[in-house]
Amino acid sequence: MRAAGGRALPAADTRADGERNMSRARVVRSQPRPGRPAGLGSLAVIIPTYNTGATVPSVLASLIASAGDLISEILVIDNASTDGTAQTVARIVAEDPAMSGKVVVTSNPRNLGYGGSIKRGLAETTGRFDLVAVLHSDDQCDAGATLLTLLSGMAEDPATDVVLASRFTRGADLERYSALRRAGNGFFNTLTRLVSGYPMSDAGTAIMVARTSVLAGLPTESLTSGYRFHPQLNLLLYGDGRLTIREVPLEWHDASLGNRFSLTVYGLRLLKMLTVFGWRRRVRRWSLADAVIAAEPPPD
Ligand SMILES: Nc1nc2c(ncn2[C@@H]2O[C@H](COP(=O)(O)OP(=O)(O)O)[C@@H](O)[C@H]2O)c(=O)[nH]1
Ligand SMILES: [Mg+2]
Repeated sequence: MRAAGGRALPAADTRADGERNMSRARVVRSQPRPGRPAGLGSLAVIIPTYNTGATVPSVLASLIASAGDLISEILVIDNASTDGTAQTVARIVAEDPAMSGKVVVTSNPRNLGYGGSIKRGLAETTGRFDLVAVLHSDDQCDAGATLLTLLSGMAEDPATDVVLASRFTRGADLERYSALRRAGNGFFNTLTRLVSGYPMSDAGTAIMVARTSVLAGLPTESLTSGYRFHPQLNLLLYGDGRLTIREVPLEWHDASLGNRFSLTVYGLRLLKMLTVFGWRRRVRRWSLADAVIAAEPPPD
Protein backbone atom coordinates (compact mmCIF):
# COMPACT_ATOMS: atom_id res chain seq x y z
CA MET A 1 0.00 0.00 0.00
CA ARG A 2 1.32 3.43 -0.85
CA ALA A 3 1.09 6.41 1.43
CA ALA A 4 -1.40 8.89 0.07
CA GLY A 5 0.25 11.68 -1.85
CA GLY A 6 -1.65 13.63 -4.47
CA ARG A 7 -2.39 17.25 -4.60
CA ALA A 8 -3.41 19.37 -1.67
CA LEU A 9 -5.97 22.05 -2.38
CA PRO A 10 -5.16 25.71 -1.94
CA ALA A 11 -7.27 27.36 0.78
CA ALA A 12 -11.01 27.52 0.12
CA ASP A 13 -12.82 30.81 0.04
CA THR A 14 -13.78 32.34 3.36
CA ARG A 15 -17.20 33.84 3.92
CA ALA A 16 -15.88 37.30 3.02
CA ASP A 17 -14.26 35.98 -0.13
CA GLY A 18 -17.38 34.02 -0.99
CA GLU A 19 -18.90 37.17 -2.34
CA ARG A 20 -16.22 37.49 -4.95
CA ASN A 21 -15.46 33.84 -5.54
CA MET A 22 -18.41 32.36 -7.41
CA SER A 23 -16.22 30.13 -9.57
CA ARG A 24 -17.02 26.47 -10.19
CA ALA A 25 -15.31 23.22 -10.99
CA ARG A 26 -14.11 22.32 -14.45
CA VAL A 27 -16.46 19.59 -15.63
CA VAL A 28 -15.51 17.14 -18.36
CA ARG A 29 -17.93 14.57 -19.76
CA SER A 30 -16.28 11.50 -21.14
CA GLN A 31 -16.94 7.96 -22.22
CA PRO A 32 -13.66 6.28 -21.33
CA ARG A 33 -12.77 3.11 -23.15
CA PRO A 34 -13.20 0.30 -20.65
CA GLY A 35 -9.78 -0.75 -19.45
CA ARG A 36 -7.74 -1.76 -16.45
CA PRO A 37 -5.76 1.37 -15.67
CA ALA A 38 -2.58 0.82 -13.72
CA GLY A 39 -0.43 3.34 -11.89
CA LEU A 40 -3.21 5.27 -10.20
CA GLY A 41 -1.84 4.54 -6.71
CA SER A 42 -3.53 2.81 -3.81
CA LEU A 43 -7.32 2.49 -3.85
CA ALA A 44 -9.88 1.91 -1.12
CA VAL A 45 -13.48 1.06 -1.95
CA ILE A 46 -16.16 1.99 0.59
CA ILE A 47 -19.31 -0.12 0.57
CA PRO A 48 -22.07 0.91 3.00
CA THR A 49 -24.44 -1.92 3.86
CA TYR A 50 -27.83 -2.07 5.48
CA ASN A 51 -29.75 -5.34 5.30
CA THR A 52 -28.11 -6.31 2.04
CA GLY A 53 -26.83 -9.72 3.11
CA ALA A 54 -28.49 -11.19 0.01
CA THR A 55 -26.69 -8.99 -2.51
CA VAL A 56 -23.38 -7.87 -1.01
CA PRO A 57 -21.60 -11.22 -1.62
CA SER A 58 -22.03 -10.85 -5.39
CA VAL A 59 -20.94 -7.20 -5.22
CA LEU A 60 -17.71 -8.24 -3.49
CA ALA A 61 -17.19 -11.15 -5.88
CA SER A 62 -17.64 -8.84 -8.87
CA LEU A 63 -15.13 -6.32 -7.50
CA ILE A 64 -12.52 -8.98 -6.76
CA ALA A 65 -12.99 -10.71 -10.12
CA SER A 66 -12.84 -7.55 -12.24
CA ALA A 67 -10.51 -5.30 -10.30
CA GLY A 68 -9.08 -7.20 -7.33
CA ASP A 69 -5.49 -6.36 -8.29
CA LEU A 70 -6.28 -2.64 -8.49
CA ILE A 71 -7.93 -2.49 -5.05
CA SER A 72 -5.89 -2.13 -1.86
CA GLU A 73 -8.81 -2.44 0.54
CA ILE A 74 -12.59 -2.88 0.43
CA LEU A 75 -14.15 -1.36 3.49
CA VAL A 76 -17.63 -2.71 4.19
CA ILE A 77 -19.37 -0.44 6.68
CA ASP A 78 -22.42 -2.10 8.14
CA ASN A 79 -25.05 0.26 9.46
CA ALA A 80 -26.51 -1.93 12.24
CA SER A 81 -28.22 -4.33 9.83
CA THR A 82 -30.78 -6.68 11.34
CA ASP A 83 -30.37 -9.42 8.72
CA GLY A 84 -26.84 -10.43 9.71
CA THR A 85 -25.16 -8.65 6.76
CA ALA A 86 -21.91 -8.10 8.69
CA GLN A 87 -21.73 -11.77 9.71
CA THR A 88 -22.48 -12.90 6.15
CA VAL A 89 -19.65 -10.76 4.82
CA ALA A 90 -17.25 -11.90 7.56
CA ARG A 91 -18.05 -15.53 6.68
CA ILE A 92 -17.51 -15.24 2.92
CA VAL A 93 -14.32 -13.26 3.48
CA ALA A 94 -12.94 -15.93 5.83
CA GLU A 95 -13.74 -18.63 3.26
CA ASP A 96 -12.22 -16.88 0.24
CA PRO A 97 -8.45 -16.30 0.16
CA ALA A 98 -8.88 -13.63 -2.55
CA MET A 99 -10.97 -11.60 -0.11
CA SER A 100 -9.13 -12.26 3.13
CA GLY A 101 -6.71 -9.45 3.83
CA LYS A 102 -8.47 -7.21 1.32
CA VAL A 103 -12.04 -6.94 2.59
CA VAL A 104 -12.45 -5.34 6.00
CA VAL A 105 -15.85 -5.35 7.72
CA THR A 106 -16.67 -2.75 10.28
CA SER A 107 -19.98 -2.38 12.11
CA ASN A 108 -21.46 0.89 13.25
CA PRO A 109 -22.55 0.66 16.91
CA ARG A 110 -25.96 1.91 15.80
CA ASN A 111 -27.45 3.10 12.52
CA LEU A 112 -25.49 6.29 11.77
CA GLY A 113 -27.53 7.16 8.68
CA TYR A 114 -26.39 6.65 5.10
CA GLY A 115 -24.18 9.76 5.19
CA GLY A 116 -22.88 8.75 8.61
CA SER A 117 -21.51 5.53 7.11
CA ILE A 118 -19.88 7.32 4.20
CA LYS A 119 -18.31 9.88 6.53
CA ARG A 120 -16.91 7.07 8.62
CA GLY A 121 -15.49 5.44 5.49
CA LEU A 122 -13.88 8.69 4.32
CA ALA A 123 -12.35 9.29 7.76
CA GLU A 124 -10.88 5.79 7.77
CA THR A 125 -9.39 5.97 4.27
CA THR A 126 -8.13 9.56 4.06
CA GLY A 127 -4.36 9.66 4.49
CA ARG A 128 -4.03 5.89 4.01
CA PHE A 129 -4.86 5.60 0.32
CA ASP A 130 -4.46 7.73 -2.79
CA LEU A 131 -7.97 7.13 -4.09
CA VAL A 132 -11.30 6.27 -2.51
CA ALA A 133 -14.34 4.93 -4.36
CA VAL A 134 -17.93 4.71 -3.14
CA LEU A 135 -20.07 1.84 -4.42
CA HIS A 136 -23.31 0.37 -3.11
CA SER A 137 -24.09 -3.05 -1.70
CA ASP A 138 -27.33 -3.69 -3.56
CA ASP A 139 -27.40 -4.90 -7.15
CA GLN A 140 -28.26 -1.70 -9.02
CA CYS A 141 -25.11 -1.90 -11.15
CA ASP A 142 -22.29 -4.28 -11.97
CA ALA A 143 -19.84 -3.23 -9.25
CA GLY A 144 -16.67 -4.46 -10.95
CA ALA A 145 -17.45 -2.98 -14.36
CA THR A 146 -18.56 0.31 -12.77
CA LEU A 147 -15.33 0.60 -10.78
CA LEU A 148 -13.28 0.00 -13.94
CA THR A 149 -15.22 2.75 -15.74
CA LEU A 150 -14.57 5.16 -12.85
CA LEU A 151 -10.86 4.32 -12.79
CA SER A 152 -10.61 4.61 -16.58
CA GLY A 153 -12.07 8.10 -16.23
CA MET A 154 -9.48 8.96 -13.59
CA ALA A 155 -6.69 7.64 -15.83
CA GLU A 156 -7.75 9.76 -18.81
CA ASP A 157 -6.28 12.92 -17.35
CA PRO A 158 -3.98 13.23 -14.32
CA ALA A 159 -5.57 16.61 -13.51
CA THR A 160 -8.83 14.84 -12.57
CA ASP A 161 -9.78 15.14 -8.91
CA VAL A 162 -13.11 13.34 -8.85
CA VAL A 163 -14.91 10.99 -11.24
CA LEU A 164 -18.68 10.74 -10.85
CA ALA A 165 -20.75 8.02 -12.49
CA SER A 166 -23.74 9.67 -14.10
CA ARG A 167 -27.11 8.18 -14.97
CA PHE A 168 -27.85 11.10 -17.27
CA THR A 169 -24.89 11.45 -19.58
CA ARG A 170 -24.22 10.04 -23.03
CA GLY A 171 -23.66 6.31 -22.85
CA ALA A 172 -25.60 5.78 -19.60
CA ASP A 173 -28.07 2.90 -19.56
CA LEU A 174 -31.29 3.23 -17.55
CA GLU A 175 -33.37 0.74 -19.46
CA ARG A 176 -34.11 -1.30 -16.33
CA TYR A 177 -34.54 1.71 -14.03
CA SER A 178 -38.12 2.67 -13.20
CA ALA A 179 -39.70 5.52 -15.14
CA LEU A 180 -40.76 7.15 -11.85
CA ARG A 181 -37.20 7.25 -10.56
CA ARG A 182 -35.85 8.46 -13.89
CA ALA A 183 -38.41 11.27 -13.89
CA GLY A 184 -37.80 12.16 -10.23
CA ASN A 185 -34.03 12.29 -10.71
CA GLY A 186 -34.45 14.22 -13.96
CA PHE A 187 -36.61 16.80 -12.17
CA PHE A 188 -34.06 17.28 -9.38
CA ASN A 189 -31.19 17.49 -11.86
CA THR A 190 -32.93 20.34 -13.66
CA LEU A 191 -33.81 22.06 -10.39
CA THR A 192 -30.27 21.67 -9.01
CA ARG A 193 -28.78 23.11 -12.20
CA LEU A 194 -31.17 26.06 -12.06
CA VAL A 195 -30.58 26.78 -8.38
CA SER A 196 -26.82 26.26 -8.38
CA GLY A 197 -25.82 27.23 -11.91
CA TYR A 198 -23.53 24.16 -11.96
CA PRO A 199 -23.54 21.91 -15.05
CA MET A 200 -24.28 18.67 -13.15
CA SER A 201 -25.66 15.85 -15.26
CA ASP A 202 -26.57 13.71 -12.22
CA ALA A 203 -26.85 15.87 -9.11
CA GLY A 204 -27.64 12.95 -6.81
CA THR A 205 -25.17 10.33 -7.93
CA ALA A 206 -23.40 8.49 -5.13
CA ILE A 207 -21.08 6.36 -7.24
CA MET A 208 -17.67 7.95 -7.44
CA VAL A 209 -13.92 7.79 -7.10
CA ALA A 210 -11.91 10.70 -5.71
CA ARG A 211 -8.41 11.60 -4.65
CA THR A 212 -8.31 11.38 -0.86
CA SER A 213 -5.95 14.38 -0.77
CA VAL A 214 -8.69 16.46 -2.35
CA LEU A 215 -11.49 15.19 -0.10
CA ALA A 216 -9.24 15.86 2.91
CA GLY A 217 -9.39 19.56 2.04
CA LEU A 218 -13.21 19.64 2.08
CA PRO A 219 -15.52 19.80 5.12
CA THR A 220 -17.12 16.42 4.42
CA GLU A 221 -17.53 15.66 8.13
CA SER A 222 -19.88 18.65 8.39
CA LEU A 223 -22.28 17.29 5.75
CA THR A 224 -25.54 15.53 6.57
CA SER A 225 -25.54 12.02 7.96
CA GLY A 226 -28.76 11.33 6.10
CA TYR A 227 -29.59 10.26 2.57
CA ARG A 228 -28.83 13.64 1.03
CA PHE A 229 -25.12 13.26 1.70
CA HIS A 230 -24.24 12.91 -1.99
CA PRO A 231 -26.51 15.67 -3.35
CA GLN A 232 -24.86 17.88 -0.73
CA LEU A 233 -21.30 16.67 -1.43
CA ASN A 234 -21.88 17.13 -5.16
CA LEU A 235 -22.79 20.81 -4.60
CA LEU A 236 -19.54 21.19 -2.66
CA LEU A 237 -17.55 19.59 -5.50
CA TYR A 238 -19.11 21.33 -8.50
CA GLY A 239 -19.01 24.72 -6.80
CA ASP A 240 -15.28 24.46 -6.14
CA GLY A 241 -13.21 26.28 -8.77
CA ARG A 242 -10.08 24.40 -7.68
CA LEU A 243 -11.43 21.03 -8.88
CA THR A 244 -11.65 19.07 -12.11
CA ILE A 245 -14.57 16.64 -12.24
CA ARG A 246 -15.15 13.97 -14.87
CA GLU A 247 -18.57 12.50 -15.48
CA VAL A 248 -18.65 8.98 -16.89
CA PRO A 249 -21.73 6.97 -17.90
CA LEU A 250 -23.38 4.57 -15.46
CA GLU A 251 -25.49 1.50 -16.15
CA TRP A 252 -28.08 1.57 -13.38
CA HIS A 253 -31.24 -0.42 -12.70
CA ASP A 254 -33.82 -1.05 -10.01
CA ALA A 255 -32.70 -3.01 -6.96
CA SER A 256 -33.93 -6.59 -6.70
CA LEU A 257 -34.68 -6.03 -3.01
CA GLY A 258 -36.83 -3.02 -3.78
CA ASN A 259 -36.27 0.41 -2.37
CA ARG A 260 -36.70 1.06 1.28
CA PHE A 261 -37.30 4.72 1.74
CA SER A 262 -40.02 7.19 0.95
CA LEU A 263 -39.37 9.09 -2.24
CA THR A 264 -41.79 11.81 -1.10
CA VAL A 265 -39.94 12.54 2.14
CA TYR A 266 -36.61 12.38 0.31
CA GLY A 267 -37.88 14.74 -2.39
CA LEU A 268 -39.25 17.29 0.08
CA ARG A 269 -36.00 17.35 2.05
CA LEU A 270 -34.02 17.73 -1.15
CA LEU A 271 -36.24 20.64 -2.13
CA LYS A 272 -35.52 22.27 1.22
CA MET A 273 -31.79 21.67 0.82
CA LEU A 274 -31.74 23.30 -2.61
CA THR A 275 -33.83 26.25 -1.45
CA VAL A 276 -31.54 26.98 1.51
CA PHE A 277 -28.42 26.50 -0.62
CA GLY A 278 -29.68 28.78 -3.40
CA TRP A 279 -30.69 31.48 -0.91
CA ARG A 280 -27.43 31.41 1.05
CA ARG A 281 -25.07 31.05 -1.88
CA ARG A 282 -26.64 32.97 -4.74
CA VAL A 283 -28.68 35.59 -2.95
CA ARG A 284 -26.76 36.13 0.31
CA ARG A 285 -23.40 35.24 -1.29
CA TRP A 286 -22.17 33.04 1.53
CA SER A 287 -19.01 31.03 0.98
CA LEU A 288 -19.56 27.73 -0.80
CA ALA A 289 -18.82 25.60 2.27
CA ASP A 290 -21.03 27.65 4.59
CA ALA A 291 -23.94 27.62 2.14
CA VAL A 292 -23.64 23.88 1.50
CA ILE A 293 -23.46 23.02 5.21
CA ALA A 294 -26.38 25.32 6.07
CA ALA A 295 -28.45 23.51 3.45
CA GLU A 296 -28.58 20.39 5.62
CA PRO A 297 -26.43 20.52 8.74
CA PRO A 298 -25.12 17.32 10.33
CA PRO A 299 -26.70 16.05 13.55
CA ASP A 300 -25.21 17.62 16.73
N1 LIG B 1 -31.76 2.05 3.17
C1 LIG B 1 -30.59 2.24 3.81
N2 LIG B 1 -29.46 1.93 3.14
C2 LIG B 1 -28.28 2.11 3.77
C3 LIG B 1 -28.21 2.60 5.12
N3 LIG B 1 -26.91 2.64 5.48
C4 LIG B 1 -26.20 2.18 4.43
N4 LIG B 1 -27.02 1.85 3.39
C5 LIG B 1 -26.56 1.32 2.10
O1 LIG B 1 -26.54 2.43 1.21
C6 LIG B 1 -26.70 1.99 -0.14
C7 LIG B 1 -27.78 2.81 -0.82
O2 LIG B 1 -29.02 2.61 -0.20
P1 LIG B 1 -30.38 2.40 -1.03
O3 LIG B 1 -31.48 2.19 -0.06
O4 LIG B 1 -30.14 1.34 -2.05
O5 LIG B 1 -30.58 3.82 -1.73
P2 LIG B 1 -30.48 4.29 -3.27
O6 LIG B 1 -29.37 5.29 -3.28
O7 LIG B 1 -31.80 4.89 -3.58
O8 LIG B 1 -30.20 3.13 -4.15
C8 LIG B 1 -26.97 0.50 -0.07
O9 LIG B 1 -25.74 -0.16 -0.31
C9 LIG B 1 -27.43 0.31 1.37
O10 LIG B 1 -27.18 -1.00 1.82
C10 LIG B 1 -29.42 2.89 5.82
O11 LIG B 1 -29.43 3.31 6.96
N5 LIG B 1 -30.59 2.70 5.12
MG1 LIG C 1 -29.83 1.25 -4.02
